[in-house]
Amino acid sequence: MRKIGITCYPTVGGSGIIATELGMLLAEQGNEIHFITSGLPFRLNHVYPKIYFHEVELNHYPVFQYPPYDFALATKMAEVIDQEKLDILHVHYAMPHAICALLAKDIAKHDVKIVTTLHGTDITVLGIDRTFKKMIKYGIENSDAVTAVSSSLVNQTVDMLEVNKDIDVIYNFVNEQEYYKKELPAIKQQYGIQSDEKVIIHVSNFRKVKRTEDVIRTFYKIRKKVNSKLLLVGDGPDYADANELVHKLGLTESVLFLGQQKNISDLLSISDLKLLLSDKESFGLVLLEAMSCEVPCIGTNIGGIPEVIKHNETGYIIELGDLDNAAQYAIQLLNDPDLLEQFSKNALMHARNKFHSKKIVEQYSSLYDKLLTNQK
Ligand code: GMT
Repeated sequence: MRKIGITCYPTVGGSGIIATELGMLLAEQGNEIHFITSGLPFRLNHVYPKIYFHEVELNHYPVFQYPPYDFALATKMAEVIDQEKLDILHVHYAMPHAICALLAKDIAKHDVKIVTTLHGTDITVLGIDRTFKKMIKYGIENSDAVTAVSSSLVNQTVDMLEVNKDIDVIYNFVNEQEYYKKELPAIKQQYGIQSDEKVIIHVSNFRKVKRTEDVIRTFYKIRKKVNSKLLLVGDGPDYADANELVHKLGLTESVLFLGQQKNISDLLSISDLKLLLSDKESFGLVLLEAMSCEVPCIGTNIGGIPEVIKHNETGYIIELGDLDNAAQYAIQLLNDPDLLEQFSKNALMHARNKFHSKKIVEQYSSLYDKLLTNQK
């Protein structure tokens, strides 16, 4: 039994989901898990006897223009390391979590190993502000072990930061108890979708990098050849623009804006195809969620996406912005029931083989073991 601290951003987002699911699975194996976060991770919605939550409290002193989250976090981490005698502190995101963890390790009396998992945005943030470069590099190089969610992210990290550190690739996973195809014809009906209509789905936080406009324009082309509806799930800065474009293209009857939804696997269960046409994506957890629900995917040749979608087997990879090709592939797949069935089966098999939660949690567990037995 190990005592493991986990820090992540607890709000909606792939990294928070992975950190929380990992904590829950490690707890099921008998480990004691201590979440050190600014809020209760949103997936922690039951009582879990081996899981504890330590809230990072932010005090608003008038002297600080911004409440110092980083220092509050480091202080709480150091407190929990000492009180609970943590073996491992596993942080998700180098920026600022790895740096906070290193500071906490310095402050604490009890020895702890720091594991940092890179999710992508900690590296892409460099594109916005180069002044963070040295700090992120420091966080990575001084962690006891570093993992990244795709090989592409490892390469990007090494290229951009010139880090001198081994980074292990440990892919993302989904909770298979939640992500599987369910028979839910009533949901289709409730949304006013005819039984013979195909359903295309896009799930994201509607940030610029997700290129929701490309998704809508691709659907516009698909709609001409396939009787279909597009489900747009999520919310974010580009939501209003997406709405405007849908009106402009005359698609209001065919595009359903569902906003943020909790039961994504139910929506995936009524879907036939998923589109993710981002210009940055270190992994694309939503693709794996889709494939687990037997939904083939079309994604861009960007970041970790080609490590998740098997081109011509579980979906298709297209070049960024090549909407004609995306639409052509979609039309070919949606108009051929045998091909669609084959791709759906392939998607499930690929998700279960390459990314099974048991396999991934095992990889994290053996990384912890190596660190604790000083072999790393
Ligand atoms: O994509 C986002 O905007 C959110 C961000 C997050 O914190 O969840 O996603 C990143 O981490 C996910 C989990 O590892 C990956 O599946 C996403 O691809 C990655 N996003 C980007 O690289 C843009």
